[in-house]
Amino acid sequence: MSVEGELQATVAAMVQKGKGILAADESLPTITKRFAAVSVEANEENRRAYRTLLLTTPQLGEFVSGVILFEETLGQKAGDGVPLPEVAHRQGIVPGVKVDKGKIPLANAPGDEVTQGLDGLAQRLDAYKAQGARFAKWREVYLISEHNPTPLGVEANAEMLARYAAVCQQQGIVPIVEPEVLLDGDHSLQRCAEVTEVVLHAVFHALHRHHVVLEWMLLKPSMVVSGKDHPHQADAEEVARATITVLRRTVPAAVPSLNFLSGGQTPEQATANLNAMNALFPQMPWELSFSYGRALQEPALKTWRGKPENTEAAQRALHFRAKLNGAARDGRYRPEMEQGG
Ligand code: 5MM
Repeated sequence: MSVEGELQATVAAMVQKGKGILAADESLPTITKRFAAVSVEANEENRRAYRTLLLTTPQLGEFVSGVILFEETLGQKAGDGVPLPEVAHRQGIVPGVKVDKGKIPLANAPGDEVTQGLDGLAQRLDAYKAQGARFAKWREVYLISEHNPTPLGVEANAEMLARYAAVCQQQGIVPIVEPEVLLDGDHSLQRCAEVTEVVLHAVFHALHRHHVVLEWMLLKPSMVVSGKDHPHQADAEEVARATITVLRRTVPAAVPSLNFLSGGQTPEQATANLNAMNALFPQMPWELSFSYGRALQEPALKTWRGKPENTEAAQRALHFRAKLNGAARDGRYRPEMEQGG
């Protein structure tokens, strides 16, 4: 198949009505933190067991069309010897991989960071593809403060995302472009909206400069929300209206799907916010979906707690959360549905 044909087929498999993406790509420090919260040691066997649990959840493919894996998971096998990317594939879930190598401070832009990992990326993508990955993900992070993100930070991060996306498409891998504006801080909803607009404007300008084909990428944006420590916490309708206003101003209609990150929202908030967007704005040019990590996994992880006898209950918790987010994909979620788990 041609590279163009591959990209088109992968996008078609990832973007489906009623479905979204499971982010299970926590790096070693992050999974160690998540496991510590439920008193599980983050050794390789526990990571394998937990990610096997996620991927073997019965009927997960009803509501999940793609899964973002950590590099290590691509090479791991389920208990029956089936490689984990193949386990996902058999569920009708496209396996992908996080390819960035984490953040470092950005020189001469105090408070801003930039993500590493471009060196040798084309060769790494070839190897991941041989292991079954069909898409990739790269995250840039923007902290909001009085002085951040700086204009330099906005430009440097946009440039990284665009260079990454261009290399992915060249290798026949669909890029998920993830600019995350953090919810940490005491800023208002309005300030988050202003920053997100500047960030996305720069990202799409850079994608254009690097000739990235918008039809063959997905955007993983953060929602426009109140800073975690702001006295007024915007409700789902306010979040939906502010987020869609910014996205309409910045994201071209050619992008097939916007799959939000949850970024520290509770599972219920993340579902309600996505639902409000789809309920209030059913006629958007792009699909409005999810690519949640914590907001999908948290109930399952808390149920599992490293105990094999909790596996089935944890899988039911994951399936239930995925189902609720599947309903939020077309504005059908109601808070009462939370009781059905
Ligand atoms: C923002 O994090 C992404 C989405 O997860 P949430 O819905 O929990 O916010 C997620 O894909 C993230 O990139 C991974 O968890 C990996 O993060 P690290 O920092 O370990 O690379």
